[in-house]
Amino acid sequence: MSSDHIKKSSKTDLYEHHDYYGIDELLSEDHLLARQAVREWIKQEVSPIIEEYAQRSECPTHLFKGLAEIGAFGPSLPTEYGGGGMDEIAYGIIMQELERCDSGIRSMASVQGSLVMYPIYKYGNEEQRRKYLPKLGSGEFIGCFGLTEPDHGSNPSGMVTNIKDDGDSYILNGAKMWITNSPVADVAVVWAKDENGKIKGLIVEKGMKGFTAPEIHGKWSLRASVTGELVFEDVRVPKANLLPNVEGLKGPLGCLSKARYGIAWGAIGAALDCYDSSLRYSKERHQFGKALGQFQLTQKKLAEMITEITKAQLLAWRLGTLANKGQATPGQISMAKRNNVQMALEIAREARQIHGGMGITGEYSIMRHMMNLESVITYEGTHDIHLLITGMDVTGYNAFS
Ligand code: TGC
Ligand code: FAD
Repeated sequence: MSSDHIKKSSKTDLYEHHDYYGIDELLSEDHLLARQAVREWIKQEVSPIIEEYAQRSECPTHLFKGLAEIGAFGPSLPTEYGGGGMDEIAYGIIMQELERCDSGIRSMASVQGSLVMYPIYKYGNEEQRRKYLPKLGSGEFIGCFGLTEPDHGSNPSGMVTNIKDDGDSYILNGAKMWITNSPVADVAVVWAKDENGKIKGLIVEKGMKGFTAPEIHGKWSLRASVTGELVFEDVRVPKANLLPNVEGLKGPLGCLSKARYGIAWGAIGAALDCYDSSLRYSKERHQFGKALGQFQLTQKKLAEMITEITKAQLLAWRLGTLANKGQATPGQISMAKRNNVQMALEIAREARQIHGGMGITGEYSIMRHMMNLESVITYEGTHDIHLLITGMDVTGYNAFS
């Protein structure tokens, strides 16, 4: 294999469209246009640089503005509040195209749109919506979402971050852990307990005294996405920053339903990229005088990949049609997130095998996808937590505690 071939693979986005079951026929003109716009932007602006950013473990924060321009922040939120005014399937398709490039790029959009803009839109008052949403929608502000704590991950209801009433303000104390975008965020939607133990949402702004957001270093996964903590030491947060229209864990879980839905679509993108690269490699690479794709064992891998991708696409599409009618349940969303992320991770592992030694290098996107998916299978609820959510839904028994 020539070094020219290696270089071409790394810098040029060679992705070709795969639609084995003609699922595009189920999509509208608007969906296809949205996909095309994102795909072109990814090919031009992101694919050529993503590997270098991931290798350096640096977040390409300059892409926030571009993500805003292609409508990746809150695609299904109303346009008057900085969203895209599209439907849930368009939102899913956009996430799929972003994650086809890198899960960290999709994370930037998921957090901004579903975990920051959505709660301000859904649970905020009109003043809060007008103040924050246009700036978040245009990428002028970067947001983050603080639910997980050092000692409370899968069980967020145990959180200890708290607010105390102090006249016109609340005094916020506690810490959040594993927060995507926190070190670069201008605003954080933070979930904390009040003096009665009720979970409330607050908009905390960068620069508030006692608020810091140190970066978490040393990740082998999502290296092109920045992750950090949120630390609150007697932070005075004006009462005007409390999200007035929700109380209890259903607040953050409602946002998570939106974001998990996006991941169910997004993960298919990572799987498609691994499949696409494997298919091409299986035709280009020869051993024993034959192309790899001529061996039955390689065909088995490729045939199983496209089968699983197709099943995941149908699951996501059906979930999207339910979501458009407001009928997608948390149990259904958990099923799709869990299935599709596991599917993508297994495909990344098989793709790595097909690429042989080349599969471990940054010349191909495979290993980056595989490592990213190790986070995707954990965040927004772990693989096993989603199994238990679906299990509770079908049996009626709560197996969490
Ligand atoms: P439970 O008693 O079941 O529920 C509490 C209340 O919430 C309601 N509810 C929901 N509401 C809206 N949407 C959902 N999906 C909901 N699921 C439940 C529920 O009806 C109840 O309402 P009410 O009115 O009766 O109070 O709560 P539980 O404490 O037993 O916990 C349930 C459990 C384990 C499923 C939940 O806590 C959970 O999902 N744990 C996983 C934690 C998680 O997903 N964390 C994600 C953090 S954010 C993140 O990872 C971002 S990554 C971003 C990126 O980079 O992309
Ligand atoms: P734990 O809850 O400690 O779980 C450890 C293991 O125990 C898991 O396998 C889990 O499935 C299992 N387990 C736990 N409870 C049970 C049970 N009842 N039955 C069976 N098994 C169980 N959080 C945010 O709030 N905002 C963010 O922006 C954010 N971004 C993230 C970015 C990255 C890169 C990562 C890695 C995480 C991020 N998270 C974020 C946190 C993420 O949501 C949590 O890591 C996740 O919810 C799991 O929590 P934990 O890591 O504390 O694991």
